[in-house]
Formats: sequence, C-alpha cells, structure tokens
Amino acid sequence: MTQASEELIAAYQRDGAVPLRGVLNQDWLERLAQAVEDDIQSPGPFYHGYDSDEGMFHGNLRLWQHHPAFRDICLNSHLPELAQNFLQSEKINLLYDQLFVKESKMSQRTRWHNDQPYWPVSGNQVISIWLALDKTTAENGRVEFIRGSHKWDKWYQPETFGKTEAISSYERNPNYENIPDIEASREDYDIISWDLEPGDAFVFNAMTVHGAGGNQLHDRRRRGYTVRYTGDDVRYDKRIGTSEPLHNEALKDGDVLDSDLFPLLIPK
Ligand SMILES: O=C(O)CCC(=O)C(=O)O
Repeated sequence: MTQASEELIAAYQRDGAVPLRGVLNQDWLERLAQAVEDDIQSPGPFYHGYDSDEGMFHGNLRLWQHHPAFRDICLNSHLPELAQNFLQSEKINLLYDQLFVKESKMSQRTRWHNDQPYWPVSGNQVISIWLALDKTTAENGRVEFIRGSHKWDKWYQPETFGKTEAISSYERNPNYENIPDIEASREDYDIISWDLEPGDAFVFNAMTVHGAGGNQLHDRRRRGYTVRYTGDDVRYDKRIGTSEPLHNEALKDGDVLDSDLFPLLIPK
C-alpha cells in the first residue's frame, strides 16, 4: 500500500483519523516484530515502560536512531510517501517514532490526550501512522479517536503516561487547558475506532484527541508502533511543556525542521 484513496484522504481531513489496511507486508511485519523484541531486550535511552500489578508496558521513542529495521521503515520505506499523500505536502520530514507494547493483561488505559501540545512544532501538517503488529480490537486496547477533534483548536496540558499518571513531569503551559474527563462521559463524544489486522494502521492528525483501552486478553499482546511525519507548514516551536527528548539544539523557533534529528525525506 503506497497510495491512499481520495475518499480516505478526505475522511482524514474531515474526521482527523482513519484506518489504513495492509500497510505492512509479511516481510516488514517480521522485521519489526524482531526489532520490538530487540528493543525489549536492550532498550534505548528513551525507554519509558513499567512492570506492575496491572501488567507489563514497554514504551520507547526515537528508536530509528538505534535499530536498522526501525530506521529503514521510518526513512526508506513507503511510509514517507503515504504521509505525503495524506498531508498533500511537497516535503516530508520525520518527526520521530514511538513504540507502545501492551503485554497481555496490561490493564492500564492510555489516557485521553492530543499529541501536538507535547511536541515542539507548530503547523497543521503533522501526522501519525500507528502500525498494528498484532490483531487489535477493543479487547486488547485499540486506539480510539474523537471524530473531528483536530479542529477544536484545544491545546491540552501534557501529562506523564503510565501508572503515575497523576504526576505531571511536563512543565505547566499557561496557554494550555486541562483535558476533560472524557472516559467518565464517553456518550457525550463521537468516539470512533476500527479493528485492525496485523499490518493495518491508524492514520491520525496530531491534534486529534485519542486514547486506548488496556489489554484485557491473556493470550494476545498489543504491539503498536507509531511513526510521525511533518509537512510544508511545520516549524520548530519549543513551547513550554513540550517533550525534552524532542528538543533540538540545532534549531531555533520558527526554523523549518530539516536537521539530523528531523531528517528531510521528501524530496530526497
Ligand atoms: O498505543 C497507544 O496506546 C497510544 C498511542 C498514541 O497515543 C500515539 O501513537 O500517539
């Protein structure tokens, strides 16, 4: 799959999230599955997982800098072209990649949030491709989205993920607001999601509000691997409260992203 249909691109623009089928072939699935095991055995410096009564979670980011398979899928696969399709952009930069492994019986939710408040970038052309490495359903924690929330222009205060979710290690940004308790009043929101087969993906805008259930199953993992790309209108913007691992000493506010940390992929 290297091209998205016009209907799907229109749905992405309207709803802020769409499913994309058959993004990874068997070869990619096997390479990424091995890369995930390698990272679990020997995680890179941005590991943020935990093992608790609620089960085991393995999270990590900027994996492309440490493993050839992650590097290849981010830089040299059909994904940059897919991102270009959805963003209708002349250029594409890699922002970063991130791994979310919910092992079986990992009951912790991924709390509701939108992504761009975490990231030191401004602009509308910021996209994530969340790749399912396992069959992903409501039972093992598929990602859910609020339809159209990318157009709310709501900047929600970043908080730490995981067990200690009440404790924020992100600096408070006075221009951000706290996210409402969406889980407590789900019926008030237009929540959308889709079951995915291994190799399918969710494609979503960085301002789309999303979250995910825990993995209730005892016999299936939920390995999700997200690659994030940016387009023409994106500039560096190191706002208060953004994620330190994405701060880039080579850039100042207002710069285009082209740099070692955010490589320009299209045009080559
Ligand atoms: O996989 C998850 O549980 C969360 C994914 C997510 O928030 C993301 O990719 O931005």
